[in-house]
Amino acid sequence: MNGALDDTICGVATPVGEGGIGIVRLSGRDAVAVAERIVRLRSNRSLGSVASHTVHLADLVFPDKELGSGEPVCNSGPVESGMIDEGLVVIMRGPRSFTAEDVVELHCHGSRMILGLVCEACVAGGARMAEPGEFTKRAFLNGRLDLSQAEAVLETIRAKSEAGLKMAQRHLRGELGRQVGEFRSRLVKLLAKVEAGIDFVEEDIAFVGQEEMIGSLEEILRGLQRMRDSWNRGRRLREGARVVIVGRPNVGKSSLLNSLLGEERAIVTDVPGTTRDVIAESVVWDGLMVTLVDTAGLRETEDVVEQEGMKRTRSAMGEGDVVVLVVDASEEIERDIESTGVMEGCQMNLVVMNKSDLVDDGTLARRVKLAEARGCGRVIVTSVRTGVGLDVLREEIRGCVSQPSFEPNGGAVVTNVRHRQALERAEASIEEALKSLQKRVEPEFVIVDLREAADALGEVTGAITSEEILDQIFSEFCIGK
Ligand SMILES: Nc1nc2c(ncn2[C@@H]2O[C@H](COP(=O)(O)OP(=O)(O)OP(=O)(O)O)[C@@H](O)[C@H]2O)c(=O)[nH]1
Ligand SMILES: [Mg+2]
Repeated sequence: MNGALDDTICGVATPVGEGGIGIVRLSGRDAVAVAERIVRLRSNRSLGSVASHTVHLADLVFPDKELGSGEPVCNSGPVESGMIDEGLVVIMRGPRSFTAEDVVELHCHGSRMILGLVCEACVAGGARMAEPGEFTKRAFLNGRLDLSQAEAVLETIRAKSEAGLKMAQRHLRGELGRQVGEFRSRLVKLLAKVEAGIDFVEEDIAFVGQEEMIGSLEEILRGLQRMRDSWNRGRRLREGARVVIVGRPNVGKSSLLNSLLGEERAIVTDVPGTTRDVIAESVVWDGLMVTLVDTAGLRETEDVVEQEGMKRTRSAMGEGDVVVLVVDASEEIERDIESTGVMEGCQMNLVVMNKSDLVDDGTLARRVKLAEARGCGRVIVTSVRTGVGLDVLREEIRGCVSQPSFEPNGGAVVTNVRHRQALERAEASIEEALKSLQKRVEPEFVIVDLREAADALGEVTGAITSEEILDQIFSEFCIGK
C-alpha cells in the first residue's frame, strides 16, 4: 500500500449486492473538488460553498470532460446523457471526519452498477480507487485513531455476537490502547532514569534505586500478564465458546447437536459410527455466541476412516472450552468408561445421560449417581426423543461459558494475535531486565531490554510501527473501509 496521503481516494463503503442505498466515499485534500465535478446540487449551489456536516439532494453525473468525449458509458437511458443517479451528498470537512481529511459521501441507490459508475466518475474527476482498509489507515496516519483502534474497526464490523460487539466497541473507544500506552510510558520513564544514571555514573548519582526499579518492573509485568490472560476470554467472546460433544458411537451426539441448533445439521442414523468428521455450527443464545461441535464416536475400531475421525475428535476436545460427554442412559455406564477411555481421569465439564426415555426411573437414578461418583462434572438427564432436559442442558452450557470472568466488563481484553504476541515479547524483555538487575550487571543491558519492551508495547498502539506491519493489518480490511 503505497498511497501517498496527498492524493484523494474513493471506494464503495457499503456491502456488495443490492440494497436500498449504497455509499461511495471520497477522502483527501481534493475530495470536495472531485465531488464538485460530479454532483449537481438541486439547490444550484456549489458544493464548495456549503457548510460542513450538511446533506444535499443532488444529481450525480459524469464529469464534463467525459461527457464531451462523446463516448457514452452505457448505450441507453439516462447514463448516456451523463446522468448516473440522484442521491444525497454529505460533506464533512477535516479534521472532523473519519479520516481527519475532507470527506464526501455520495449516497445513491444500492446497485452495483450505479456504485461502479459513481466510482468511475470519481476517478474521472481526479480521485484514485482506495486500497483495502485505506480509509482506516488514513485515520490512523492522521492521528484520529491509534493502531489498536484501527484494528477494532474491523473487529466491530466482524463481531458475531452482542458480547463480541461490546468488546470491539470498547477497543474502538481506545481502552486497550490507553492501557498499553500507560504501561509503555511507565517503562519509558524508568528507561530515562536508568539512562540518566549511566550518564552521571562518574558522579555516582543513582537516579533510581535498584529495589524501586525492580518493584516497578514487577508491577508492570503483572499488569501485562493480566492483560494477556484475558486472551482466551477475548477469543471466546469474539468467536464464541466452543462446546465439544463427545462420547461412544450411537449415544445420540448428533441428535443432540441438531436439537440444540434447531436444525437437522448432522446426519443421524441408528448405525454406530455415523459421524466421521468434526461438525461445527454456531448459535447465538441471548446474545452469547456458542459454537457447538459434534464429533465422531469413540470406540476401538479397525476402520481407518473412523480412526481418523477419532483423531479429530480428540484434537477438537483439546480446543474445547466446554466438553460435553454424552452417555446412553439405557446402558451400563461402565461401558462408556471401558470403550472410550474418556472418563478415566476425565476433565469433562458436563455429562449428558441421553435416551432417558428408554429406562425406568430407578435405573436412571442409580446410573446418574454412578456417573456423579466419577467426578466428571454435573450430570444432566436428557432425551432427544421426548425433549426432556434439553432446556436444562442449554442453560448449563450457557452457565459454563458465561461465568463472571467471561463478561465483557473489567479490564481491557486482548483478542488480537498481533497484540498478544507484542505483549509476550514485552514480558520476555522485562523478565530479562529483571534478571540483569538482580544480578547487578551493567545498566546498558537493562536499557536494551527495557527499550525492547517499550517498543513491543508501542507496536500495539502504533507508536512504533513499520510500513510492513501496517500493510499486513490493513490488507485484511475490505475496500471502502
Ligand atoms: N430412544 C431414543 N433414541 C435416541 C435418542 N437420541 C438419539 N436417539 C437415536 O439414537 C440413534 C443414534 O443417534 P445419533 O445422534 O446418530 O448418535 P451419535 O452419537 O451421533 O452416533 P455416531 O455418529 O455414530 O457416533 C438414532 O437412531 C437416534 O434416533 C433419545 O433420546 N432416545
Ligand atoms: Mg453422530
